[in-house]
Amino acid sequence: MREYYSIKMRATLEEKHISGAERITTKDKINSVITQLLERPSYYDFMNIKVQKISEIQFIEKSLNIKTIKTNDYQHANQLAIEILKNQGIPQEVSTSCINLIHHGASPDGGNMRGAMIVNIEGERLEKDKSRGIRTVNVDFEDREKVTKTLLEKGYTERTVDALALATKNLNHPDILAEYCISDQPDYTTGYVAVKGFYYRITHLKKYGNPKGGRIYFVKNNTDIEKLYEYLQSKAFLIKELGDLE
Ligand code: PML
Repeated sequence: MREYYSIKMRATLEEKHISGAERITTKDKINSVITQLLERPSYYDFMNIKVQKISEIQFIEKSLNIKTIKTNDYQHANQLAIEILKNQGIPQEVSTSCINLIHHGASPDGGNMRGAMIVNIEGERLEKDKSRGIRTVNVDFEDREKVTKTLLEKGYTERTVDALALATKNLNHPDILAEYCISDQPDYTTGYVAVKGFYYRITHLKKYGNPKGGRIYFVKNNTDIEKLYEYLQSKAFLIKELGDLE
């Protein structure tokens, strides 16, 4: 049996989070992965790298398939996102109000949440802490280098690599119906809506220059929240192959 290790890096500059990454790797690659992560942020005044042996790893055969929807206007893009979510049983009024929150800062202090909102189809917020939210961790591609090379060659970005892995783990959970995401980087306007089987990558899902962003996980009404937290935070997954790209 191969042994796997999770390597998590986070860095801050003037007490602000500026970079974070996670890799799952085998023992022989720990050194090189740490070196890569060390070089990731150009400037920082604090960096933490944590290496932890994974007691049990599970495999997902393929990532979600990527479908790209090109738009020029974020309002139209969000109408399309709401339509996709409606097809998954998420009522329009629920998705619309959550999406508005994400675009304006979903944390109670009006800033960005650190993790995702969890919302059921009644529109109830289920995350335990509305400013921390929930962070999906412990997921990677088995051959990250190959996946990254393929995606970059086809015009996707490093952010797509991370977001696709994360969304694939999320949608692998039976109670997660869909995920909506926009970046908190003001100039990164491409976002996505993930549903079972598909990652709809939507250009211009947010207004250029908006520093607000975040994720919404839409779940079934009877979701066991403790079990969902345990799955998203503690279960470790490696994704074997990329799904279809379009
Ligand atoms: C994409 O380019 O496929 C969308 C990625 C969204 C990333 C969100 C983030 O990095 O916070």
